[in-house]
Amino acid sequence: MEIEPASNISLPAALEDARITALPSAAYYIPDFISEGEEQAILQKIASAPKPKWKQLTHRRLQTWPSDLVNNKLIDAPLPDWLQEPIVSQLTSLCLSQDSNSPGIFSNSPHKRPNHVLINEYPPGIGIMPHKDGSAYHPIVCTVSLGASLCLDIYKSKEDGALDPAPAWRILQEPRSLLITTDDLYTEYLHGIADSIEDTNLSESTVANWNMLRSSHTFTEGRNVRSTRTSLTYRDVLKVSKLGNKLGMFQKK
Ligand SMILES: O=C(O)CCC(=O)C(=O)O
Repeated sequence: MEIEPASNISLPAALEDARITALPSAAYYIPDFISEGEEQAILQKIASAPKPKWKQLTHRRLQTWPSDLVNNKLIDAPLPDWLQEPIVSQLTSLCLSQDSNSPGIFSNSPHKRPNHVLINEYPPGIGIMPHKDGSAYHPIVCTVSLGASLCLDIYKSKEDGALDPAPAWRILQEPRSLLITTDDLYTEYLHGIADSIEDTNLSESTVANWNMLRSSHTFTEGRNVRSTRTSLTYRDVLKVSKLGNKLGMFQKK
């Protein structure tokens, strides 16, 4: 049996050290959140999920774990182990500051941890329209990127409520990185991914987290040629229905 090498990931002692200071409150970027072995293991689990787990949209496909929301409610069920470990344990261990009383990022969320994961797969040329994530969730999104890099664009709404068509900021997400967005970035701004086959004009002055990247030197001539990137977005759904448990009890009888 092959022995998985121990993960040698070291997380920042305080999330404040990972803050993307060029952005409004608040976003945090950790380039090496999981190891290459962990990334490969998760990609294999995604690939081996039963076919009906995939929802095919026009250009993109996605999986929802443990299940889709119904009327903004989640039926109570645990996340599978491969989405829990190591990611959820690491997310709940992150503290905002080094102060011994410092809260964790999910300290104020109703379930104190994420209970829902969307898996989105982006082949080259495919993105996601600018949007807000809405009120079904506690306002924190933790995104782990797998397989390849791409830019997440952040948009402001104009005063009349229309979308400002040019992104105000760009965040480059590398494979195995964690991006956390919360506060105004969750509630006031929109985010989206361009339908591009490459991200261009990448530099210290155009990418908000440029100085925090693991490998900024690999984006030669400011280009990131896209290949398939998969994202895991972890959230805490506010309303959870126990219906699933009750059904389970009946089935056992
Ligand atoms: O894949 C991403 O990084 C963004 C996903 C997203 O915008 C969403 O799930 O609402």
